[in-house]
Amino acid sequence: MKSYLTRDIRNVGIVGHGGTGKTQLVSSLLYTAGMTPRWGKIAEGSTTTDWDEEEIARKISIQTGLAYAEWPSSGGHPGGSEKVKINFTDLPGYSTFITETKASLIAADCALIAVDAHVGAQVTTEKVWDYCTEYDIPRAFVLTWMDRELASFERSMASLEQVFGRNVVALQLPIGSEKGFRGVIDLVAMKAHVYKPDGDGKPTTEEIPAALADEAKEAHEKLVEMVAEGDDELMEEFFREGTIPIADLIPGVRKAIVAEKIFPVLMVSALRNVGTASLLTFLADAFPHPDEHAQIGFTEPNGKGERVERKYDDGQPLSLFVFKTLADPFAGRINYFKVKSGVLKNDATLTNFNRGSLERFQHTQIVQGKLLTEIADLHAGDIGAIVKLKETTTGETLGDKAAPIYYKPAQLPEPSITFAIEPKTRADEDKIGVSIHKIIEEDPALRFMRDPQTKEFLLAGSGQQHIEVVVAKLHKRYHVDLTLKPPKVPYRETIRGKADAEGKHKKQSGGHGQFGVCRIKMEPIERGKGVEFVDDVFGGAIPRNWIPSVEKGIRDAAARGYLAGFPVVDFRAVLYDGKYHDVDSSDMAFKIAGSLAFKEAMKMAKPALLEPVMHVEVYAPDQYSGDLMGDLSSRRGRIAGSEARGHNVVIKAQVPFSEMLSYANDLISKTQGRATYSMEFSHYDYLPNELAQKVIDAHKPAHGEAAEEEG
Ligand SMILES: Nc1nc2c(ncn2[C@@H]2O[C@H](COP(=O)(O)OP(=O)(O)OP(=O)(O)O)[C@@H](O)[C@H]2O)c(=O)[nH]1
Ligand SMILES: [Mg+2]
Repeated sequence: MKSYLTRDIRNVGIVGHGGTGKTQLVSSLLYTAGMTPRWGKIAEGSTTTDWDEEEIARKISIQTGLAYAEWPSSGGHPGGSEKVKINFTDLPGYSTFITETKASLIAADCALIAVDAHVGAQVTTEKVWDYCTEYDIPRAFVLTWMDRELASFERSMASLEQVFGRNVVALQLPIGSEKGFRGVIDLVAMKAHVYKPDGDGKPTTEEIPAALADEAKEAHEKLVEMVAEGDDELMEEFFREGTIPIADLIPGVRKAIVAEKIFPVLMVSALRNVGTASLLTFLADAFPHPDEHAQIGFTEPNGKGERVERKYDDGQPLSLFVFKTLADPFAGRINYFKVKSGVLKNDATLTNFNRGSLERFQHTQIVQGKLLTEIADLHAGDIGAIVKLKETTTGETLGDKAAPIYYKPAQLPEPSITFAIEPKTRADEDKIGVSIHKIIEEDPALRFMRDPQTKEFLLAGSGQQHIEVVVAKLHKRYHVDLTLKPPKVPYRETIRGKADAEGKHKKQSGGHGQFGVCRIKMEPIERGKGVEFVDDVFGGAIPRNWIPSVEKGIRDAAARGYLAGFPVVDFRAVLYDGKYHDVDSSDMAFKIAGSLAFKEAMKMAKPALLEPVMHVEVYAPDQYSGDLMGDLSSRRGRIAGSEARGHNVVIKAQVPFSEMLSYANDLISKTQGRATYSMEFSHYDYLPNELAQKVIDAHKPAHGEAAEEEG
C-alpha cells in the first residue's frame, strides 16, 4: 500500500443513532471499492469494523472501528495521486457506548451522519450533531435503509430540516422506493446513477428518467440557490444567468460544505449495495482533506498554557495524537493515532510529551478492521496504528523532541451508573484489579474503585449494557468471573446551615501524650464546588506545619460521610483558631482534631442528602406522549418540554436517577419496544426528607461499623 499525501486523505467519522446501519454501510463501501474480497454482513458477523467478539455476538458496535478505501477523485490534484484514501472511523450509535464515539470522533475532519430513512432524526442524531459542532467539522447526512418498507425520502428530509434547519439540503433524489429503490439522481451533475441491487455497488450513469425530471429540476434549483447564498461570486453569476453552470457548481458545493454552510443529504441501501459508489465519489470530491481543518496545540497538557499553531503539513515538525487504545489479549496494547504534523517514518523514535519518555515506532501500520498492515511512512493527517509501545495510551501527544506540543483530548462525560461487583472465587478476586485496568486503558468511560464503606468493588460506566460488556470481556479475555449486583445510587451529603465547632483531641497514655485543638466554621457553598478549606488562623494559634493536618482530617472525615456514609460536599470549612502543646502535638493529633471538629459542626449544620438527577430524553411515536409524560412525572420527574418530530415526539425531562433504574424495561413494555431514550447526569439536588430517612436507615449498619472502626 502506498502512502497518501495530506490533500489526498479524507478522515470521515461515521456517526448516527444506534442500529442505523453505519457498520454495514462501511462494509458495503469497502466491498464496492474493492478493498475486501468478501462483502461483510452484520448478520454473518463478517463486517470489517465490528470484528470484536462482543460486537459480533451482540450485533452492535461497541468500540471504534477503523477502515480505509482508495477511490478516484475526479478533482485530480496536479502532482497528487488520482485516487484518494478515505479513512473511515466507524463509531457506535447506542447511547451506552457514545462516550467512545465522542472520544474517537476527534480524529475526524468531517462526519457522515447516518439517519434511518423510515424514522428520520433521533435522539443520538442530535447528540452526534452537537459533537460535530464542538469539533467544528463539516458534516453530511446519509439516509440508510432506503430499501425498507415505509422508508421515505420526503419525510426524512422534513424531519432533518425541522431539527437542523434550512441549511440541510438534498444532494440526491431516490430512484424507486422501498424494495424498488435502485439508484440516485445526482442533483449537482443532473445525472441518474442506476444500480443493480445486491450487485457490485457500481452504477451505470444515465439521463434522468422523464418521470422524475420536474422533481429533479426543482431540487437542483434549490441546491443552486443554497450554494449561491453563501458565495458573492456565485450569487452574482446566479442573478446574471438565472443559474450556475455545473462546472462552477461542483467547486461551489464543495466550498459550501467545507465552510459548514450547507449540510447535504445523500442516501443508500447498504444491505443491497445501492448508492455506495455515488457516496464514495461524494466523500472523495466534496469532503475536506485534513489541512482544511484548523488545528490548535498547547504548550501544556489538557488544553492549558499557550496556544501553539500547527498545520497538517509534511514540512512541520512531527507530532501525533493517540485517540484510541485497544487492549488486545494477544497482540498487547494497540494505539490508534493521527499524524497531526510532519511525516512519520517507520522505525522512528518519538518523545511522549505527556510522560516525558521515548517510544519507538518499530512497525507503523494502517488499519483495515482487525487487519494491520505495515507501512513505510504516514503523511500529515493520516491515521495509523502502533503495537507495543511501552506506556502510551489514549489522549497523549508524541512527536519530535525539539518541538513539544500537546493536543487537547476529548472532554468526556462522567459515568452515569455504578454497579457493585463480586468476584466469584478467591482466584477471581486476585486477578480482578490487573485485568480491569487493562480494560480501562481501552475504555475511557469506565471507572473502577472500592466502596470505602462496604469494601465492595464498584464498576462505574455509561449504562447497564456497558457494564455487562465489561463483565463479559473480563470472563472471555482474562477468565475472571464476576457477579453483577444492582446499581448503586451515588448519593452525596451536604449542609444547609452554618456551624461553629471545636475539635479537641487529648490523650494522656503512658509517656508521650497527644494534643491538638482546632476551631472551625462551616457554611454551605454553591452546588458542585466540593470541599473548600480556608486557613484563617492568626498569631500562631496552630503552627503552620499542622494546618494541612487539620485540613486532611476534615477532608477525610467528609469523604467518609456523616449521615449515611456518602461523601459530604459543597461546604466551606474555615479554620480560625486552635491550641497546641510543644511536646504532645503532632500531625496525627491535629488530623484527629480536624475530623472531630467536622463531626461536631455537622451536628449543627443541618446535614442533608443529595441525589443525582438525570437529564432524560425519550423518543417515541406521538401516540405514547401523554402516557410517557405521566410516567416520568410519577418518577418524580420534571418535564422540561416535548417537541413533535414528524409522527414522533421527543420528551425532555429531569428525573432523579434512583427512579430511572428500571426504566429501560418499563419503556419497552409501555411502547412495545418502539421508543428509545438516553440519559446523562445533570446535577445533584436535595433528596426529600421521607426518602432521605429511608436511605439513612438502609445505610446505618455499614456506616455504624465504619464509624466505630475509626473511633
Ligand atoms: N434492510 C436493510 N437493513 C440494513 C441496512 N443497513 C443496515 N441494515 C441492518 O441494520 C442492522 C444494524 O446495522 P449496523 O450496521 O450494525 O448498524 P450500526 O448503525 O452500525 O449500529 P451501531 O453501531 O450498533 O449503532 C443490521 O441488522 C443490518 O443488517 C439497509 O440498508 N437495509
Ligand atoms: Mg456499528
